Amino acid sequence: MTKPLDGIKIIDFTHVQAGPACTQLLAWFGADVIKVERPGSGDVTRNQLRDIPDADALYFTMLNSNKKSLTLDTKKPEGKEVLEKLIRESDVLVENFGPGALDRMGFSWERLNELNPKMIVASVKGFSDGHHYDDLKVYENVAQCAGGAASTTGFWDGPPTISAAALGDSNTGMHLAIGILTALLGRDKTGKGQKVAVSMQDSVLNLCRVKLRDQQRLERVGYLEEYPQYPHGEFGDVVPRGGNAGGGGQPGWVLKCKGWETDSNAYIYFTIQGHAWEPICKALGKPEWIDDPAYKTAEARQPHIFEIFKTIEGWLADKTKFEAVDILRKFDIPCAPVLTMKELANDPSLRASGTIVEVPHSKRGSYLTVGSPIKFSDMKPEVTASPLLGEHTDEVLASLGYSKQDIFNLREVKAV
Ligand code: CAO
Repeated sequence: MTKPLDGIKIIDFTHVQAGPACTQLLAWFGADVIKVERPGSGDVTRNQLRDIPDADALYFTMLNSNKKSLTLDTKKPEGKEVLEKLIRESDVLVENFGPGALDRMGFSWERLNELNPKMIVASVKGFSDGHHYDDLKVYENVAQCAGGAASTTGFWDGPPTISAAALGDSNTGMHLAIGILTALLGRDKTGKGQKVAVSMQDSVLNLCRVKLRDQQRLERVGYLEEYPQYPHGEFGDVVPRGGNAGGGGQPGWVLKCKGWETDSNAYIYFTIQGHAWEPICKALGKPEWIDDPAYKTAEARQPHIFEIFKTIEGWLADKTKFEAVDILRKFDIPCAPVLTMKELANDPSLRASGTIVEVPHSKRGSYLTVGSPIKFSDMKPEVTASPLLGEHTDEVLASLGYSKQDIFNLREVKAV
């Protein structure tokens, strides 16, 4: 099956999560992604949190599927020469080294653009160029703090909190993928490559857009009516942490279901969508609430929203999270069970849709990963195993015109 990105060659100079998540996505969609790794060690995640001795860790295999691996010491002249050849015939170079590392290696944007003016050079950094923190190295949680997610996540009486979702890493990789595809379309028009840069701070902030909305509302009116602090608590001059409150105009909360005493995930998320008040009352067996002035409008409900949630928890007490959702869905109430990783891994719908996939791997046996969350009518992205370190070195070097003897010589100087 031909794929939309067939024929697009990508030098994948990425490591850890943010960059690899981007190039993996592009590889699923058909790009020829060649991961350039340091001989002997490779991407640090190959060794991180290993669950099987001597086999690539899941951290690596789940972010590097569908790629080739070329080992190359790009600090040695022989390695630089190979990289230059690759640059001349590639469409995109993606990197997420620490600030200045590519320049120190001798591959500044100017040099790359000189080697191949049509090539797109895509970078992830912690902070954007020119930012007063642009010299900092950044990991996921650092970015969540710098991008506004941590100060607005968690409970008001607890510390700033990190989300388990990779808002700093994979999210930034997704932003970068959009940037690369945009630059590729742009190149079709202009014939020129360009530099595409995404910072982790900016990508987190982009997802915290509604919190910046709330900051401005707070400054104007002094309160935020959908937050648990309203109307009984105090508001300061910054957006507070709102616990599990809904982020839009629809109040919601995580509510206990049958078995919560022993199962820490026996909960559902329940949303009180304004116009769904009548079906909610019917579902809960509380028809008297429908026209009661203390409950009828969102404004009337808000002062005692937690008393309403308590009543709903009473209704949930003899229902499992799945039974509860099965009832509530009939009333068109936006809700979901709080699902564990175990439940997601075994979810037949996610298996059928290709969102959870089992991938055979020569060293590990098969492992589970998250497949493409983007579905197409004319293409089903297939997930293939991540490469072993240097698995495709000979193949890539041969494609660049190196003879068997050249390849042997490169190995002798340990440039590959
Ligand atoms: N051959 C020779 N040298 C290589 C090489 C290769 N194939 N690949 C990488 N290197 C070298 C680089 O040139 C660099 O060397 P110098 O620092 O001497 O110039 C070094 O390896 C890599 O440096 P680094 O700063 O990228 O790595 P680190 O482990 O110290 O930092 C990280 C990791 C992630 C904090 C940093 O890369 C970073 O801030 N990246 C940008 C933000 C980012 O993407 N963070 C998300 C990571 S996912 O959580």
